[in-house]
Order: sequence, then C-alpha cells, then structure tokens
Amino acid sequence: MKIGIVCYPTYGGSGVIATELGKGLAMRGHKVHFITYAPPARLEHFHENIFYNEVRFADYPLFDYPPYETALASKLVDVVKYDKLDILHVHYAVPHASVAYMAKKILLSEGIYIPTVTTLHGTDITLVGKNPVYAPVVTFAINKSDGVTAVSESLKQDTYDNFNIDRDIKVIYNFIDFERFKRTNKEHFKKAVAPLGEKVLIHVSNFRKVKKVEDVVHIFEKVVKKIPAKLLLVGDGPERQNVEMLCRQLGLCDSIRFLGKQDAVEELLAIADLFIMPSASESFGLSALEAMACQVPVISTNAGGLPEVNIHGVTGFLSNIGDVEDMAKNALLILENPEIHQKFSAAALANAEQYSIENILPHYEAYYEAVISRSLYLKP
Ligand code: GMT
Repeated sequence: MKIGIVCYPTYGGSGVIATELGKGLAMRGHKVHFITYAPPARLEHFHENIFYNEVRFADYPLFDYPPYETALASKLVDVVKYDKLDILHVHYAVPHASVAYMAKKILLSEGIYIPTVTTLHGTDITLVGKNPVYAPVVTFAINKSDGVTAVSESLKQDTYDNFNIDRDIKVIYNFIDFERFKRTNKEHFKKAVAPLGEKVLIHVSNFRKVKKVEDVVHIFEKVVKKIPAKLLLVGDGPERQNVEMLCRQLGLCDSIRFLGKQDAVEELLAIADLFIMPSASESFGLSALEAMACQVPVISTNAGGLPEVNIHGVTGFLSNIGDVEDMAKNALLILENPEIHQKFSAAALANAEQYSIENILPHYEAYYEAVISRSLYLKP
C-alpha cells in the first residue's frame, strides 16, 4: 500500500506512535509518506520506503497565525494526487481529521477518492477536542472519516460520551519496539546517578498540567523520607518551572535531576526501579508501557486507559487522581521489598509483551485494507 501519515512531529505520544507505525509499515514493504511541518522526532534514519513531505507556510503580513490547515490540506492534495496514495492516516483529531476531510473533498472534485483513517490519541478528545471552541468541527470530521481508531477502550468510550458519534470506532492499542525498549545493563550509569545504591524513581512526560508532575515530587518527598532514593524527571514543557520551584521549596534539589528532553529514554529506564505516572487524564500511557518493557513497575493513577495497561497489584498499582499518600505507600511497598519488586518487574515485562509492534501493526494493516475495500465503491 501507499500510505500517507499526518502527525505532530514533536515529542508527544501521538507523534511517536505515528512515526513508529510508519517506520514499521515501511519495513513491511509499504511506501510511507510522512506529511508534517517538520521532520518527526523519531524519524532518524533513511529508508527506501519512507518519504518526507514538508508542509510549508507562505507568510503574509496580514496573518497573526499562519494558516496551518490550509497549507496542510493543499499539501495532502498534492501528495495524494502525485504519489498516488491508497490511504491517508491522520493522527490526533485536531485539526488533522477536518483537514483530511477538506483534502478528500478537493480530490473528489478532481475525480479522486482517498479513504481517510483518523486515530484518536487522547487529549484531542478528552481535553482540546471537546472544548466548544473546536467540538462541532471535531465531531463532524470524526463522523466523516472512513475509519476511526482509538488507542484504548477508555478513549473509545470517552469519544462516545463527549461527542455525537454515529460510527464505529476500532480500538488498536499503542505498541512498542522491543528491539529498542529492553532492559540493558547500564551499571556504570546507575552508579553515577545513585552512587550509594539509592532507589531510582523516574517520570517521563511533556510536563503539561494534565501530567501532574508536582504529584511526582510530592510522592518522591514521602518516599525519600523513608528510604535513600533519587528522582529522574525526563522531558520538558510548560510546568517545568513550577516543578523546579517546588523542588527548591521542599529542599529536594540534591535528590532530583531534571534531564530535559532525551532521545535515548530506554537507557534511563534501564537504571530505574520505579516509574511514576500520576496523570489526571491518560488515554493509554505510552511512556508507562515503555517503562514496563524495560521491566520497571508502574505507580499510576486510574485515569482513562491506564488500568488497561498497568494492572493493579500485578505490574504496579493504581490510585485515585491526586492521592499522593496512596501512591507513595504503594511505591514504598515495591521499593522496600526486593521479592515484590522482582515479581512486579517480571509481570510488567510479561504484560508489555502483548503490545509489541509485531502484534499490533498487523491490526493497522488489516484495518487499512478493510477501509480501502469498503470505500472502493465510493471511487468516482
Ligand atoms: O500526552 C502526551 O504525552 C501526548 C499525547 C499526544 O496525543 O500526543 O499523548 C496521548 O497519546 C499517546 C499515544 O497514543 C497516549 O499514550 C497518551 O496516553 C495520550 N496522552 C493523554 O491522554 C494525556
């Protein structure tokens, strides 16, 4: 198949999944065209089946904001037409689903039918998309996609609860490349971070409010009162400064390291004893899955799709949003008991294995084929 992939090229989970999906499809012989405004963060290497089409903006003094949607729709029309794509897969509904619809209509006026698939990732539904500022367009565009997928059962339900959706949504879970995310021996690195054998807690996110990074610090404060520990905070975003201030107020600066955005997250996970994800909303929790693949148990909230990924009492523990007391208690239970830790680490890996790219990617291929054959009769 010739597949067009639209996503945000930044560090967000939707961009990661879209890019890894495209890379995986290219390895399986499909031609994959990424159509984004910058090279996707995880698109590091050349592959003969991968093509990168940059969306360019024509600036004009009248514009306070460059018209991203118009530029993207025009680029989609161009790529679909000249590279003869079979299907267009857009990730994150806002604004990609409505842009795909616009491109589809333009192409139809020229006698070309391009089937579109929209993958709902999380905040496009739970936060941004349901805002009345965007909701009518998001609802319309989801209903007009030829195929719609969501990354968890919880997100599928949230979509039905928040929007007037009259079509089926297929759940295709996030996935992981075990070639990359696996526990490796990084003892030298662990010694540098935790020279006295302290336990290493880790949090990875884009530091948006929804991630509740301040709760990570509060949990850590309770843990470090009981056992020697260090906290690694990986990622960057709008809340970072507030979190830094909180660490200073609590006098924890010596025990907490802000590492900023990191490419080789798996190397950091390889020295971690526990992953903390206290999100207020999380459709799936890809970074928790990455941790589990590296045999790191997870302390998380029970928000959104997290209970589908982090199995309570097996791969980690779930608590109510904001219940830092409970999350700290659970963290200590795992960290203070080597046998429990070992059991949870093994279970984390075992549970993560069902989400391997080898297991999940064929679901996307089959879904594309179904969508394409369903829309054959729509071809002009
Ligand atoms: O919140 C992020 O890390 C980014 C965000 C996105 O859409 O780019 O991630 C969402 O999509 C990921 C991939 O499907 C999911 O694993 C995350 O759980 C989801 N984030 C939220 O729902 C807050």
